[in-house]
Amino acid sequence: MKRLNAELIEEHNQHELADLERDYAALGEKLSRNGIAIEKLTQAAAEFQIAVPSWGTGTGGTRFARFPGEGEPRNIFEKIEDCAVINELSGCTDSISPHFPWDWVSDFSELKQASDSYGLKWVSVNSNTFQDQPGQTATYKYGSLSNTQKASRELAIQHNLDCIEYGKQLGAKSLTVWVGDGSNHPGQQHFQRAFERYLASAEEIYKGLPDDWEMHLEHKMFEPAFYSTVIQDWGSNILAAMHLGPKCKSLVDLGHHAPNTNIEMIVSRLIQFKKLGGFHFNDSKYGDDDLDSGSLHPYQQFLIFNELVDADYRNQPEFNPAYMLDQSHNVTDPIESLVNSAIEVQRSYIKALIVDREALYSHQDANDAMMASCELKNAFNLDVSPILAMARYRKGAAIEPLISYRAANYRKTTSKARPRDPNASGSGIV
Ligand code: PSV
Ligand code: MN
Repeated sequence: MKRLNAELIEEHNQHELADLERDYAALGEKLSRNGIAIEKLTQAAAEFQIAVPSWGTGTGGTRFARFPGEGEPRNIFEKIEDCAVINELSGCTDSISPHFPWDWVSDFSELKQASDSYGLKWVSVNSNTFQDQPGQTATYKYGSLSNTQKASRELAIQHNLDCIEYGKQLGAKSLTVWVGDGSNHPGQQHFQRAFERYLASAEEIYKGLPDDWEMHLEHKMFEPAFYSTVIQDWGSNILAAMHLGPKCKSLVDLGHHAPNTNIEMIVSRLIQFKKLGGFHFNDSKYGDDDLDSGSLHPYQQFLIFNELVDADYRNQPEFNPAYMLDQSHNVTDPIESLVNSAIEVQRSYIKALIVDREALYSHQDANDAMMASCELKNAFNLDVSPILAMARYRKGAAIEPLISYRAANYRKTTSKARPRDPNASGSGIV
């Protein structure tokens, strides 16, 4: 089943096709001079997939305000519809990462049926112990898995175990745990005792993992705690993952580091120690997920993929990271941002495939810093857009996704079926 009019996309594609074929042929000729077969890259682009975060389909907000968009989804079923649109346009987002309890439903088979009807799968299940739910018996105000109060910790553990159960019904294979636990004042929290409590709670969750599941821990250096967080950085993250066991790995959210952190090196370390669980892709200037993937630091994103492609090239054991987006869209249509972002991540991947690994290794071994850096830069500087567009075209997705999307008038038509609840909250962060 399709959400967008396939004929409209096809009509647009036919309009663009002649130009695309010319650009594709020219790029193919250029690549072949370097011994690279364009078809291999197009095949890789067609196989590349990145998950959409269910929560990213709604308009985000800041602590100051949220400005809801026209026709935005009001529940998980409507989010699935928008995820279908994103995949129909991009051809590289065939899965959804859900967040509970935001996406909770009483009948998961109904949810599975809805996603199946659009050919969408479910991947990593995210728990939420950073917010109290109505009627909750103990509070997360002072943390969840590391809370000083047993009742809060138990509630958080149980919620994560429940998330695994929901995920099992949807066919997911991993649980992503991010906690807002931390402190806002020096002295407020005993660092070691808080980490001990966190680990003891996480052990209980780990015990509940099915054999073929992984648990992914996400670190973040700030917010909602602004002095210290319990899983502050990749160091605390990998320590916890190592403590818990082989099924526990670290998840890298690009927005969760101090400015200028060398994220690609962190990725390399995690790969080396078989601890890279996955990614939340986004971009940021000041912190967190405030910008779209690749919109500000495309070279950093490319360098991360350079490590990932290298790991693949070297057949690094137990290397199978999950790719997900995690962005807050405050001023754009989330569908447009997610389509663009998925394609930008795919672009970094394809560019990293162009790097001549053996040439790079020999420059590195010869300590030829200039040629090594040019090897990377030359790949990054090449415009691979025709490859991405051709991969989309061959899958029936859109050569020019935003042009087709805008022509479809999706938000306008959808807004009629999704009248806004006048009592819905106007603020909040997502
Ligand atoms: C926290 O900032 C985070 O990156 C985590 O992944 C959460 O699950 C998500 O954003 C939604 O708040
Ligand atoms: Mn995240």
